[in-house]
Amino acid sequence: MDLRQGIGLRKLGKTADEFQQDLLSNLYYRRGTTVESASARDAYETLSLTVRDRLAERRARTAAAHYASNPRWVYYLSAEYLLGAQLEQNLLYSGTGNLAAEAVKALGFSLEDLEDLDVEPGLGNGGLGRLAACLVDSLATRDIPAVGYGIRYDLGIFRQIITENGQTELPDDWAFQGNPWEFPAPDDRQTVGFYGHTEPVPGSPDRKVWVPGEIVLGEPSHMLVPGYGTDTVNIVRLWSAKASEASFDLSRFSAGQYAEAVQEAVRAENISKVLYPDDSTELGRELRLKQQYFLVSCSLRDIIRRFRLRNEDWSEFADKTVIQLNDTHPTIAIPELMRLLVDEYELDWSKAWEITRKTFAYTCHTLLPEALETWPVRLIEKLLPRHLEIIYVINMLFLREVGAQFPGDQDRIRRMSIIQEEPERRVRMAHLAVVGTEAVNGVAELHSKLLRETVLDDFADLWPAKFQNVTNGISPRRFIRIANPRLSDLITEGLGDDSWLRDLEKLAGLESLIGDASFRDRWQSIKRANKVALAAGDPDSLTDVMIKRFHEYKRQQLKLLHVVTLYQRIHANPAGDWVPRTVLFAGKAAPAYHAAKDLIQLIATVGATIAADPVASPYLKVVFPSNYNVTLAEKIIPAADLSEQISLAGKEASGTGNMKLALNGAVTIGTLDGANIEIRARVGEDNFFLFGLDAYEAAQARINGYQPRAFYEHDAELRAAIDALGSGAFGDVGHRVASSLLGWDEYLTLADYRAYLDAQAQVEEAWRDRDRWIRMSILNTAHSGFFSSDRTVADYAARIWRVAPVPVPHED
Ligand code: B1N
Repeated sequence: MDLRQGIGLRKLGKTADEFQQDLLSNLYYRRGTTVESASARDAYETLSLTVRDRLAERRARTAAAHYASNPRWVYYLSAEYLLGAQLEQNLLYSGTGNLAAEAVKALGFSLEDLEDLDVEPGLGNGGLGRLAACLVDSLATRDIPAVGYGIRYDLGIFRQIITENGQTELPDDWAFQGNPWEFPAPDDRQTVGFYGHTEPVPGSPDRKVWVPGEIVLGEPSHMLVPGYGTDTVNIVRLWSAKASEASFDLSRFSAGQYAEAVQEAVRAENISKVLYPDDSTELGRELRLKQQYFLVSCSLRDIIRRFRLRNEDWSEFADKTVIQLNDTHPTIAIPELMRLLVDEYELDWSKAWEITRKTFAYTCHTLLPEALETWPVRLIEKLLPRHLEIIYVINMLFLREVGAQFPGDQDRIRRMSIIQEEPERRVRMAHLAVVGTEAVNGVAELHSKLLRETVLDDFADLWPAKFQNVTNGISPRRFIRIANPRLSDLITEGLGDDSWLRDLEKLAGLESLIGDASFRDRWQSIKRANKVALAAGDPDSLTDVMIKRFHEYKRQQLKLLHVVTLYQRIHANPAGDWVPRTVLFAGKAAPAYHAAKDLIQLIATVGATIAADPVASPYLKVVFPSNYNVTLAEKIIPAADLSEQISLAGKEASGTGNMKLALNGAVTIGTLDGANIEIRARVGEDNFFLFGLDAYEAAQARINGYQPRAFYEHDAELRAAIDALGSGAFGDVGHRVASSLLGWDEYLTLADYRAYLDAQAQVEEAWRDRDRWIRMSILNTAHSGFFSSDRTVADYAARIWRVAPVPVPHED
């Protein structure tokens, strides 16, 4: 038996009997329990192992195929992954759903009960983390050899509870009951240094020796990432911080100072303790920088270890490796790779720099100035002294290049420097990321254009070819097949087969079914059934959803003003012919973001007032389910009629919830922002409710001295809505929101209010014509094929990574 070829695996059962036998074996031998005493949790864990085994077998064959072909690997570095619940996905991808349902039934459980025990690892904040999960799904689906690297936070994004007092946060101890999907790999542990000092190396001016002052271990574990409709199974490798033995102070222990003896060890393990729950402002905390370097240091050493399994020559490193930086969070990887190549592997600087630049690519996810990461020079100097020296050299050589291109342009040099001088010296991570990479991309057409024209304009002048766009995408498996099985079945029936799940542009074929009245009826009944299942409100009402992180730029406050105006209109004319609406908000606010938390509380309070009002409540209902996460998104999205994408134009880099909702047949009301523009271009202007300022008009309004009060004074309905919020009926929080809107209104809410209400009136007109609405809904789904993350990955593969698929020979 040749184990090195991955041959010799016993075939896992394909029949119901065999699957049951495997399940029983796992129950006895791995779970150590019996049929008679098996609890639901025993059944869940055992089923998970049984399914995982099937993927692990594919994983073994994938690794053999990848090893044999020695390809260019894609390494995705991301501080966040929102992978979603694993059981249902892995049943689907391994094709064992029916076998599993039968087998667990024989044990006395239902699959649905067990799925309820499947906790999602909430290792991310929002769109950026979920994008990472969709991309690794599509990388595997496209047979691209890839590893996703991340941090295994003990505590993921906080659990949120909504009451009339607003948001309360509770810790998310997601792996408290264990995680059956994870394989620990302690042998691949890495050592990470922090603090300390550097020493010169006599005779080698480029090199230094870094003597760290603290050592922490990084222990990896991995989760399997199967491709859909292929045998490829890639992995996401997550690092956990562990104290090294040296950090236990034995002398203190012997002296009876037990807590002090483990103090340093506790500090070390804090590195992967908790995900920072903020996705828009940088707090500049030392622990966050430690997390970033921890991820980078462990991952780069692992990448180099893997490179050296098959290769010796450093000149081939960049041909065999591309490392995608998911925003600037892992950007310290650029000086870290330089340090490894120059100090440890003794390459000369220019060779190392050539390799480094060819290896990395950078995706930027924002335009908000407060979200652009900068780190104080003195913090980097203390924590990573060698890296700061390397950054200085990179900067010096870079600014020399700028000076040669633009002689005498001191202002340009000041603007482009990796080091910001005023008011405090800081390292601009985005500049470092642009300088140290081969390609830079934004995440939607408008975003990439604005990056080139504004935030990174000087860099685009210098290196125009470096700047690209790769529009985001979403996994059709998770966001329609798993989330919306009813609609998926209808689509499969309509299109003749389910190949659309790997080739989403095929959805365009639905257009030809639009004339079929029975198809339209079924489409509508499915939407209704999904609303019944969600149980958020009357299934015949217009289900109007705004689901995303709370942030002022996303403008939940605009939606709230709309709700208040509807409420006031109903009161003014209780006998009117009102379109019943269920307005669903869901999303978390960063715990320290007071304005966003105020909005949550105000929405909850206004919602309760409406619910208690006999005049308005038959027509208007506001619901705010707690703890929005991937699992909840999968329930809400299939039930949505209307998708709220109302950010101030020029602020939302892309959005991906907009794509998920359109794919599930919700019609969008939105601004010309992020990927909304591309959605509208595809689904058609008639099937999208557009309103508001565009990005240029919005920027101009600010420059021209925007006065929110002028809008308040000239629009009686707007005035009434704001006055109601500020009246005292909703307490201090109402005052604060009203006065912030009137006083400054950073995101031009009042400027877009009237246009938004007009667009909402058009929504209601369309909704009253049921047939028209269903056609719009079908067309949204039919023309969302472009937004598959399979297309996103194909774009990255062709234009940025230059990698090709490595198929894994199929075995039955
Ligand atoms: O990334 C998503 C985009 O679709 C969204 O428009 C964008 O807002 C989101 C700091 C972020 N940008 N920046 C972050 C996350 C965590 C953090 O600590 C910033 N998230 C986005 C995917 O491209």
